[in-house]
Amino acid sequence: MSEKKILVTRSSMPPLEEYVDEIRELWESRWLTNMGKKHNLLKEELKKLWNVQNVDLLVNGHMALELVLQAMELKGEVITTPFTFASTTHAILRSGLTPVFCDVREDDYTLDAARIEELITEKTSAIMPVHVYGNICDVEAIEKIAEKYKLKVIYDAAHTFGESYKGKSVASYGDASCYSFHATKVFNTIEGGAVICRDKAVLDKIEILKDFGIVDAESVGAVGPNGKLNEFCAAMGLCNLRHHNSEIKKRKQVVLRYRQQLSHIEGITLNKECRDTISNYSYFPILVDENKYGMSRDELFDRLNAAGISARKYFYPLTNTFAVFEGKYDVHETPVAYRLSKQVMTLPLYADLEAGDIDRICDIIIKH
Ligand code: T4K
Repeated sequence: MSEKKILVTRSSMPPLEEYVDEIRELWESRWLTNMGKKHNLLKEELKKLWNVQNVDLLVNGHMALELVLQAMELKGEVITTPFTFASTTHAILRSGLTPVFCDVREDDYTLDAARIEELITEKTSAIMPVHVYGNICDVEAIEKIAEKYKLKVIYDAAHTFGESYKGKSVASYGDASCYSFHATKVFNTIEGGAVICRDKAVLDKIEILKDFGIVDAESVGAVGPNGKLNEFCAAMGLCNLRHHNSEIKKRKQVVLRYRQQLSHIEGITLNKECRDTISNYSYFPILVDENKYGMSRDELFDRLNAAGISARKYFYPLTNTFAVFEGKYDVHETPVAYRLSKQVMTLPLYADLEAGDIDRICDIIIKH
């Protein structure tokens, strides 16, 4: 095979010199981690960007999910989606809570708010929806249910950097929102994440928890992990923040080119364009309906792969079908999510994906 390999994504990076300039002072200060200058600066920049007050930075997005659950001292059951990355479900389980899987909506793959109430029991303490692919959940309906039953809402907002909904940054919805700044995300700090909390007291607890629960040099007030974002990662964030708008603009052009070519193919459904949302174009999922398209998702996936194009089956398998949970959950309780997971794949998407490469991918999908 001679054609160049195209991966599902490619990290956004600043010019090398810009990063070198940013980290130069670390050689002078020798302050490399533990809430240093870069960490604190990035936190302030993000507060401004999101127009929210209570923000903390963490070593990754998964840690944000776990620590918010721990800081809220939740017990019992958490209603969530299985149509997500392993992290969402694992965070619930690793916090000693029980995930209760709710089905998702056909058109944007987010938690189906109309199905939440029937899953609420006296053990339910929270809802953890995911703005999957950057598609914003039905935040109004979810909030109403949460208020009625006095439940916490913690959004897994890993895919939403740079997005706003109804004029407000996505970070401002729910009791908490958790971001991922992983290398594969629209905005990255290599590894990293952030949590935004409505209640300052929860944030204060997270700040202590993320440093082993250390309150000060002679007092340890909680049992926490090491969840700190180091200075090299924060410096990468400071650099990438200067470029994220132009990265998103370039991603938009990629998505428009895909849409132009793939919008009218029998059996291929593209991600819905969400209303009232400023999108970050983070993923480009397509659904393949074998009966109408004449080829299954897996066959198309293999065909792309044979041509050097590495699409991904995000999010297959559903988390409630993971081998590690065998016999524990009934996938037929989330039939929409189950069907979607067998039809979905995400096509390569990154700022510098070349027009010729997009056309090559589309050609394979069109001429099947
Ligand atoms: N919640 C949700 C809904 C999430 O999607 C995620 C993470 C989390 C929570 C947890 O956040 P973090 O704790 O990770 O901050 C990737 C990412 O590792 C993961 O962050 C992400 N979701 C998930 C959807 O995708 P993999 O196992 O598919 O990654 P990998 O190594 O196969 O990389 C995919 C492609 O990205 C590669 O083919 C090439 C490119 N790549 C990868 C790396 C590591 C780069 O260009 N640069 C890189 O450094 O999980």
